[in-house]
Amino acid sequence: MRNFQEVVYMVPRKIYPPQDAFVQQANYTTEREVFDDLQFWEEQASRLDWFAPWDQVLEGEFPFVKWFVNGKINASYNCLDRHLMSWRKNKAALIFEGEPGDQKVMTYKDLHRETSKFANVLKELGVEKGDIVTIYLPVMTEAVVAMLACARIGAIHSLVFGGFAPHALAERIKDSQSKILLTADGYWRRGEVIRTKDKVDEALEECPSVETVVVVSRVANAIRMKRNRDHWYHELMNYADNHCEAEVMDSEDTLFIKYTSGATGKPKGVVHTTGGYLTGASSTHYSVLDIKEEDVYWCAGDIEWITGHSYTVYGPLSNGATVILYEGAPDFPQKDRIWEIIEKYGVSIFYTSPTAVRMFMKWGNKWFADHDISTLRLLGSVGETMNPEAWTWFYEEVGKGRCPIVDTWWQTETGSIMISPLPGMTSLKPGSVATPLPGIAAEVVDDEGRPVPRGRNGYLVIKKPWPSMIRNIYKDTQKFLDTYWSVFDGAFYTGDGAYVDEDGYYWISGRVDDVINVSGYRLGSAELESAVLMHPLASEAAAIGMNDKNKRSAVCIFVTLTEGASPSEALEQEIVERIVEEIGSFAKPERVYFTKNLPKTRGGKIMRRLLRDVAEGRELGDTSTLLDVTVIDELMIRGGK
Ligand code: 6R9
Repeated sequence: MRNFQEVVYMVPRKIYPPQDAFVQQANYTTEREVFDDLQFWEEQASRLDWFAPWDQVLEGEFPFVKWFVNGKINASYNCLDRHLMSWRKNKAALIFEGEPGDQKVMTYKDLHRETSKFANVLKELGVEKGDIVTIYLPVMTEAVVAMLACARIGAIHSLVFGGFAPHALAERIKDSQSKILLTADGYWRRGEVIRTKDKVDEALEECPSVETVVVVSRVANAIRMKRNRDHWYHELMNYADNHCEAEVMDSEDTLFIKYTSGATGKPKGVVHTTGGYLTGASSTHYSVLDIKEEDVYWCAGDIEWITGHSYTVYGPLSNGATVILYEGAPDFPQKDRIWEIIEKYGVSIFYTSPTAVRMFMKWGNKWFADHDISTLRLLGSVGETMNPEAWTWFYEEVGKGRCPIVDTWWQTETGSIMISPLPGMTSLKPGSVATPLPGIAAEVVDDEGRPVPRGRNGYLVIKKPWPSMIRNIYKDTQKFLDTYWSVFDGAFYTGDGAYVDEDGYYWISGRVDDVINVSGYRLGSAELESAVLMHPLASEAAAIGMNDKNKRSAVCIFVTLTEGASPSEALEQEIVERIVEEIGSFAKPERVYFTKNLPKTRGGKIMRRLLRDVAEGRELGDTSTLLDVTVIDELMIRGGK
C-alpha cells in the first residue's frame, strides 16, 4: 500500500476575514445550510429562463446522471434574449480591446443581432442540430458570436486554442469529425501578425472531413482562400437574416465538447450538457465572482479554455454582465498593458491565473504605479495552486488590502467552480482554495477510498453528482469510465491530491500524477514549489520526480529567477535549504536547474512531463500543446549537463 506522508507543512499562516465593506454588498453573505442538495440546485436552475420546467431534478447515479429531466432550455436565449426585455438591451455586453489599441463595444442588442445572423449563416451552410462546429479563433467578439450561434441552433461547438500548431488542431478535428471550421486570417501578438489561416490550411490537409471554412477578417493580410471551401465571414453575414428563433433544447442535449489541455497525455473531448452546465456556470459566477449589474468584469484567459467558456461567455452573459475581451500579450507595447486596460475601462472584477500573477510580481509594482486601478473590488485565481507569496503580493499590492481573492478550484470536467471561498463570508488563507461550495460533496480519501484524517494528503474526489459535471468523453464511453470512475467506487476521481486542514480548508497539492515519491514519502509538486518560491530571488518553480537508472526517485527542481538575479552555487544551496526547512530533509532535491522560462500550456500549466523527460535525458514527448517551443531548446542544453 502506498503511504501518504503526514503533512509537515501546517504552519499557522495569516488569515484574512471578510471585510465589512465587501460583506455589505456581497451576493452571498450568510452561511447556507445545505439542507438538501437537490433543493439547492433546483433553486440555482430557477435563476435561468426555461421554456418548459423539469419534472425531476436528478435521475440516475454516478457516472450516468441526468439533471433537470425533460426541462427545455436554450443557452443562447439565456445569454441574450432575456436581457432584451429590460433596459439591459443597450448595456455593453462585450468590450473588445485589440492589441494595437483598437476598441469595439457590442451591446446585448448588438450581440443578439449578430448571433442570430450567424446562426442563420450556419443553417445556410447546412449545419444542423447535433452537428459539431470547430471554432479556431483568437480572442475576438466573433468567437463569442460563433459559440452563441451554435447554441442557438443546437449545434455543438468545439473550441481549439488559436495558438495551437496545425497538428494539434488536426488531431482535435479528426477526433470530432466536424465538417465545418471557423477561423480568422490572423491576429496580433506582440506587434506581429500571427498567420492563423496558414496553420488551418496545413491542418486541413490531414482532415478530409472538413467541407466548409468560414474566415473572419481581423488583420487583412493576404491569405489563400480555397474555392468552394473557404468563405469570408463578413460576406456571409451581409446576406443573413437577423431573426433566428432559439431552438428548444432538452436540458441534457450537448452544449459543447471541450478537449482537455493535454498537459497529461492525449486530448479527450469532454462532453457538457445545456441545462446542468449553464446552471453551474451561471450560479457560481453570481456567488463566487459576486457579479453586480454595474461591474466591469474581466476574466483574462483564452475563450477556448474551459475558464473562458464558463467565466467569459456563459456565466457572465447569462448574468447580464459587461465583459472585457483582450486580444494580445500582457507586455505589449510594455509591461503595464493589463493595468492600463483595468484603468481604461474601470475593471472591477479581475479573474486570472497564478502564473500571470507571478509574472506581474516579477515585473514589479512600478508598472501600475502610474495607473489608477482603484476600481478593482474582487480578484480571482484559477488553474494552479497560488503560492502564499504571490497571493500576498496580489492581495496587498494589486488589491491594496481591500479586495478579496477567490482562489477557485475546478476542472474542465467539473464545468464550473467546485471549491472556493465565497468572498462575502469566507475568511481567506493564502494558498488554500477554502471549502467546497454549497451542493458540492468533495472529500479527500486514501488508496482504499476511505476518508483520510485531517492534515493528511490523499486523493480529491467528488461523492455526489452536480449539474455541470462531465457526461461523457466524446465517442469514448470506455475512456470516460476508465479515467474517472474506475479508481474509486461511486466517486468522481479528479486526479488531484489535497488535504483538509484543522479548519476544514482544502489545500490542493497538485495532480496526483505529479506526485513525487521519494523513499516512500509522497510529495506534492505544489508544496515543493511553494517552498522554493519563498526564496526572494525565485520567480517560478517546477518540481518533478526524476527516476535514476536504479529506478530510485529523486526530487528535481527547475527554477526561474527574478530580473537581475543570476544563478550561482550559493543560490542553489539556499534553495535546497528552503525545501529542507519547509518540508524536511527527505525532500532534498537531487538537482536544481536554473532556467529562463518553464514550458507551459496555453492555460498556463507547467508541463512537468516534459521536464521529467529533460531531467531523465529522454527524447521529449508530445510538445503540441506547448505555448512556446523555444523554451525546450534551452532546457535541453541544461538537461544535458
Ligand atoms: C479550470 C481549469 C484542471 C486542473 C485541476 C488542478 C488545477 C485548477 C486550481 C488548480 C490548484 C486551483 N487547478 N484550479 N490547482 N488550485 N485553484 O483550470 O481546468 O484546464 O481542466 O485544469 O488544474 O490540477 O485538476 P483545467
